[in-house]
Amino acid sequence: MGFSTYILVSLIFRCFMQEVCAGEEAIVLPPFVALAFRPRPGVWEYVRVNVYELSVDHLTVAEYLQFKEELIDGECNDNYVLELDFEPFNAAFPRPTRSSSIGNGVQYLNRHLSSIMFSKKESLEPLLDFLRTHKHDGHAMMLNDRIHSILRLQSALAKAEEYLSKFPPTTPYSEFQFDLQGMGFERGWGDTAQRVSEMVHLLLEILQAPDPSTLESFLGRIPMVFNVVIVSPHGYFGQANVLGLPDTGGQVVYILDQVRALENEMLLRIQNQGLGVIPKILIVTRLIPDAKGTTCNQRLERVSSTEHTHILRVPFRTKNGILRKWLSRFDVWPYLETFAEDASNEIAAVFQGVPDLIIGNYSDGNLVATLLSYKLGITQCNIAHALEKTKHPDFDIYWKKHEDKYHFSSQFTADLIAMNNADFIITSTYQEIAGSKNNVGQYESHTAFTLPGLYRVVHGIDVFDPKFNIVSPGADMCIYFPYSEKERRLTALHGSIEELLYGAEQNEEHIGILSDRSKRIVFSMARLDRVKNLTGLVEFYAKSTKLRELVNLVVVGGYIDVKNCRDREEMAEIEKMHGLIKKYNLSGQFRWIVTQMNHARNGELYRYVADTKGVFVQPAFYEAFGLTVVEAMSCGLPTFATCHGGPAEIIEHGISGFHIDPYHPDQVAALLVDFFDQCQKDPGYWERISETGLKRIFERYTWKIYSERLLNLAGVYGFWKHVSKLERRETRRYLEMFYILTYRNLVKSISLAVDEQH
Ligand code: UDP
Ligand code: LCN
Repeated sequence: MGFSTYILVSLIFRCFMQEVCAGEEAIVLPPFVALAFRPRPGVWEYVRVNVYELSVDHLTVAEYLQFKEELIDGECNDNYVLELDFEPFNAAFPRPTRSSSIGNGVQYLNRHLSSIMFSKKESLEPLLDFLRTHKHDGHAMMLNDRIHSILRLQSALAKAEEYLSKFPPTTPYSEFQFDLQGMGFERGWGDTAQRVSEMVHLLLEILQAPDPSTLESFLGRIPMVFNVVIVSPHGYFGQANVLGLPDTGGQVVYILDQVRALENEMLLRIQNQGLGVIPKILIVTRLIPDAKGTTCNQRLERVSSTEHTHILRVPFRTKNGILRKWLSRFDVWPYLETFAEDASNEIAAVFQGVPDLIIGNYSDGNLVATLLSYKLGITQCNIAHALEKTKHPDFDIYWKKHEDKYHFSSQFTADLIAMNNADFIITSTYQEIAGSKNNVGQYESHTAFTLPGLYRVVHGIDVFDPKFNIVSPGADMCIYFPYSEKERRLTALHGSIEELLYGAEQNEEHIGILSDRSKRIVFSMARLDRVKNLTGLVEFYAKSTKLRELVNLVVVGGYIDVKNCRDREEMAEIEKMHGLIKKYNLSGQFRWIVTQMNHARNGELYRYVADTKGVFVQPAFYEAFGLTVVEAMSCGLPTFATCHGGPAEIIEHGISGFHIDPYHPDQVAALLVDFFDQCQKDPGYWERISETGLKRIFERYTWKIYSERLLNLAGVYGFWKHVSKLERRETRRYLEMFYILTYRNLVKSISLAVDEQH
């Protein structure tokens, strides 16, 4: 059998036996079958098989997409389709080829930068230029006019090294400031003789033989980030009473924790740099006049537990005036350009200058960050949280069918623009970028796709691009700390937690009773979205006699009374939950509690469940990251979480917790029964899983690690932006055209919201 025939036969076999793996796609239009293969994460190949002639053709991505478009009647006969191709802009820039290198962009970029610097002496010029021109508030930060050449820099550094060696390490900067300035060095080198020496030493090393890690340490220590803008327009963005409101979930928790950690790290760095600058962070979000009992109608609000961080709210404005009501994240597109313009003026007024770093969140925030970064020339970082495209796999090809409800043509266009404009992108996990062996990554799904009749994306984003970096969030350790830290426990809250878990059978806050208080608790908490699958958890618990015998089930999420809910999807879940309680007669074993917004008490609730030697279960059909997983593990609660998405990476199965597949509920129930049996046989088993879970968190998922890494990245990519100005101009021009000619037209078709008359 020839090779092609072999491939053909096996392909057809796999295709027709429906064995095409997740992440692979087959399109059948007789006599052809076109297949998209993914030999490994981030790499795609396309073939077309003629099943009558038994022949195989390799297809280009454009040919494959064109073939796919034939699924949509009448869209395939246009020879002149707008094809988007971002590949040529980056063609000259080397990039990693191994899938395992994806998500470690900064390391690769440093390697590239240091090898260019090593190749010839002139290649060090951009570094010199950067150090000479780098300013904050009009003041030079690193070098003054005395140093105008590499040679001069080298000799000044050698002199400074020698000079500083005479001082005790802790000598404050003020004692040698004037001498150093005389040698050409400005304030940003450090607050003590030791820190300045370390910086001087790092730069000498770089000038002599640049290597990636020295370069990263040096760039990460240059004072570059003082004013940060974090954009998150949609939803209700507030510090209290917002979780559980539509479109408002983990992203808000993430940003509030992020800014606290970032402010601390910035203060520490500024102090170590010997500067008296006060850092400022602004979270820029939407001002909602009809704020429904939240603070979302306040223009400026300080973030609690911070000194220099505020939420700045800017309303959505059109020529009809200010929009008063909340708006779904799917409908925000027509407002964003004016929002960015207004926000830019307000930011300038608060900072009295330009920010140094702008971080976008979710598709809308990333688009606004793009517009601001474009206008102000500042370093842009993107965070997706969740990309809608992966959640709705067929909504690209059938986009027109869903356009009225979701406006995904605008959202996917915004995503492409923002991804390609960003200087760097941070993701919470590897799989968010490039998936796993069997699952396509969220960013990967933007590599090639088609919106028939609108445009065809042949190279949208390359997951091998060194702009991708994995920087995982954590949980607030003041709230989510181990159950075993007895002296920190919030025992004063135990009365209200017990009332929540075991109090009266039914009131507005909870339903169901746990009649045997000696049982362990299986706990879950999430928004009551279909994708979170809380009802799936209740159903498999209900069906497992053994599980019901062994443990109680407690679920926190949503409303209990459907009359209080305005979200169609949640309403269906509420009805389903009530149906399950009745159908399986869960009374005595199951407690359902409404959304809980008190974080301190939630932290203690996880620990209370740990006291019962219970577990946390996260049963989502798909979870982009999963903050609750990190929260539960941070409290030492053994965690069982979905294998679809981020939790598959947070947890190492059988070591620091367990993976569960919500599509196989019987297996999940059996795994839980096994776990509890094992705990009974081996009294140390529960503690071991709890401890390895905690170890995993401390090693990888803390806000301290996050903020250190984020600021290092801001340094390296800020420097890279400075030295690669010209190369990026071509991409920017292309994006500008795409924005003006496509995005602006698309958003015109979205009707503007109208406020109800009071
Ligand atoms: N949360 C909460 N009360 C609830 C449900 C959720 O405080 O009733 C919090 C939860 O502790 C976590 C966040 O909301 O911090 C949810 O984030 P996650 O990443 O798990 O999911 P998302 O809602 O972003 O999809
Ligand atoms: C959005 C999600 O869907 C969650 O999985 C994440 O944990 C959250 O954002 C924070 O990034």
